[in-house]
Amino acid sequence: MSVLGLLESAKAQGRKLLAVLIDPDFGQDEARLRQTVQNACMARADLIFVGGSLLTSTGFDRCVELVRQWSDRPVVLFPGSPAQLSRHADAVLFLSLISGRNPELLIGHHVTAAPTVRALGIEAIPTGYMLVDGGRPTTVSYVSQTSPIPHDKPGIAAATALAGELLGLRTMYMDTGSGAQRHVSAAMVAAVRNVVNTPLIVGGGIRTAEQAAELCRAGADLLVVGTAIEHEPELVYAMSGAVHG
Ligand code: 1GP
Repeated sequence: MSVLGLLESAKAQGRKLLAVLIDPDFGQDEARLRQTVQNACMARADLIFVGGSLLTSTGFDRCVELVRQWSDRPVVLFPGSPAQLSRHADAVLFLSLISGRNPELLIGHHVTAAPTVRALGIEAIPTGYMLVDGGRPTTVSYVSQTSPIPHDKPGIAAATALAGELLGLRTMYMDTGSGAQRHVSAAMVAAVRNVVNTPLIVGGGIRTAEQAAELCRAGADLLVVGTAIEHEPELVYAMSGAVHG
């Protein structure tokens, strides 16, 4: 089954999913990378995401190759740039940054990346990426040079997601950015859930199992957790329990 098929069928069945996000710079420390991937698989996380808005090392492809080797879960790229593509992945989130007004991130990078995606033969998942204010500037807000959607404006998020769905995007990803102080509010998730039928991905600043459970109840279909699990590897078990419970 395709990764998009997995997201859609889980949503149809009301089954919530967890993705563990791996920062490719992490590949510098192979033992730690291996432990993180194996933990994620043992904890029954559903997907492994690999990507970051800024890479400071050169081992991206090697990192994805290692994740693929150690994981029995689908490996999905969450690319910060067209350079973050790899034949070792099952799918790539083909992201359009619809909360921003930076043409490069709405269509420019896609033109650069499309021939490579086709040549690699990996599944591309058309994704409306919405950056939401999470309390302080994050790498993604700085690198993308876009203003996030204000945290307390669920109506803007809902209208943005609806526009993305009408344009044909197949999933929506609401993100406050890696290491954000605050995650997207449950009220905003519920407002977006109310207007779109696509699977809803939520990430950024999710630190506890309680927060994960609340966001799932509000309507998120797939939660993405990176930083908190990087800092506390055993947390993946509680997160998985909260999402699947
Ligand atoms: C960031 O949604 C991801 O784009 C995950 O964020 O690292 O804060 O969990 P964290």
